[in-house]
Amino acid sequence: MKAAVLHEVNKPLMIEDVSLPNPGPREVLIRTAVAGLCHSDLHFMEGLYPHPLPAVLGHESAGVVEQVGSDVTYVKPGDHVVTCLSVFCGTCDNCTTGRPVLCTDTNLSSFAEQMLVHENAIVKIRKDMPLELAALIGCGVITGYGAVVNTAKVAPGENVVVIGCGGVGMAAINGAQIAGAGRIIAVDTNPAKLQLATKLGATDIVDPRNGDVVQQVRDLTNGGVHHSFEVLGRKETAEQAFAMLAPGGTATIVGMIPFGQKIELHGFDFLRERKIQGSSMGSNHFRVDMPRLIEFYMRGKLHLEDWISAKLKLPEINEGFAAMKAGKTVRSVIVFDA
Ligand code: PAD
Ligand code: ZN
Repeated sequence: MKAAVLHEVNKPLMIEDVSLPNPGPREVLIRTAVAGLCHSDLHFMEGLYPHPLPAVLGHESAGVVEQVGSDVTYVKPGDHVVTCLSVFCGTCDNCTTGRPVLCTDTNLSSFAEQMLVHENAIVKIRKDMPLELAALIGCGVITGYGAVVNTAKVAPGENVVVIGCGGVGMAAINGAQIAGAGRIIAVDTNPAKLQLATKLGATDIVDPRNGDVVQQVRDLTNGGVHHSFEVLGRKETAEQAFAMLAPGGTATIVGMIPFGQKIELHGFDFLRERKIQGSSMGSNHFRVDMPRLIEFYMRGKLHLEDWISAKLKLPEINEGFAAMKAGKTVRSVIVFDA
């Protein structure tokens, strides 16, 4: 089967033949239908995060079960599934205290025609859900939505700022609308993204090119927000996210800040109970959250069609990442041949 392989950082992915073993007792072989391109993949391709090479990246995908290991009871061949990086063991302290997202640190390899995964890395979904939209839920949507709903637990009426409106940021905006947030302020340097953000639920938009972002947000909210979400992965925007909080507000850092990079905060701000926290994959419980997100889509509350900027074939994957780097796309997806 064909896969896009990363051999060296800052070099194009190479399309190569790769073979997989038969599924082990608890493994599932999946025919990949669709894989989304996430900025996290690009961070690894650019060497901003250390990663053993060669590697097949990609972690936002949906597909059809082809074969299951001898002990698998959760799925059978023909089932439609979404993958999730947050594979859970079900027995460690984190899993048994309700935080399965903090279980083992794993990888997926979705830029490939087939994937061999542990059964606890997938969720079964209804068959009338289009696979190309379901794939988006596997990372971008669960991460942005979950940051708002699971990690920050935004309450109805609270004000929210989302800095960086790519695939993940758009999901945070849509999630804030579903959660009943009050003001939802979208921050992005790309006017097209800001326009789409408005369609997904943003009540206000802020373009950093029109002046100091923190001041613009303060002016809009009478002094600061309850919740800010950094969905970009940069020092300066993480600092902005904290600086724009009202007393008691919480900044949630979703973006992957380059490994080793430190951020600086104004210590005095903690006296007024401002908080800052990380969010991993939207603090998901994906076997519950993902089917619920699909129901939101089916009821017209989650606007998944609007995320897809381009549908590519596997050999076009490098062009997809170039477009992401240029900030042009919300999500590009690889559609595999059936
Ligand atoms: P993306 O590249 O699709 O979106 C980034 C957006 O930021 C684009 O719309 C840009 O126009 C915009 N932008 C650029 N500069 C600025 C600026 N100065 N101010 C405001 N906006 C700006 O990325 P993505 O949505 O795929 O991913 C976003 C981050 O989330 C990235 O760092 C990724 O690695 C991280 C991520 N984290 C997790 C997690 O579990 N924490 C999961 C998935 C992705
Ligand atoms: Zn991702």
